[in-house]
Amino acid sequence: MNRFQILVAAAATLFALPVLAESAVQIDNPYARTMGGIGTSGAVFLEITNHAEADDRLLDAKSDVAEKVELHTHKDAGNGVMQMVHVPEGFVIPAMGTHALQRGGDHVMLMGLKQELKDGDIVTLTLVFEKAGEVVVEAPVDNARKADGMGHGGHKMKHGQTEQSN
Ligand SMILES: [Cu+2]
Repeated sequence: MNRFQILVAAAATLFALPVLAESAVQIDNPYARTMGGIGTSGAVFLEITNHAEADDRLLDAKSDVAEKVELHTHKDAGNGVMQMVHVPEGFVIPAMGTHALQRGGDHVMLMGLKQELKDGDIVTLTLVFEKAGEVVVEAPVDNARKADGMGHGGHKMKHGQTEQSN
């Protein structure tokens, strides 16, 4: 092969690479639940796996079930009191990694619910990623579900810090 033929062969190889078919982002174990006692807000939890070799970012979420949908996290406001805060910059989904939206942590907040979230209902949610684009998720409502891996007393109380022998 002369140099030109090598270049053509190299170019052909490049173009023969398979086009990335589906979204590089995979959603697992989605579920939604009512938050608080009065039933005007709710949250969606799920696991996001990024199969791409570059970080992605969850930028936004949309749903028709609520007036307003925001990405939230929990922050310790001091004294162990957990407060929810809006995270406008979203959540980084590491390359070839998983980021879980879970109870007591990052979540999709549904504010101003237009309908009651009853067990078995499906909440349709559109997640907006920086690179993967929009991904539609169907999250079943599961109000009875316990917090994953936290069980009771997920917020550990700080006993025993002032232990003294007497
Ligand atoms: Cu929230």
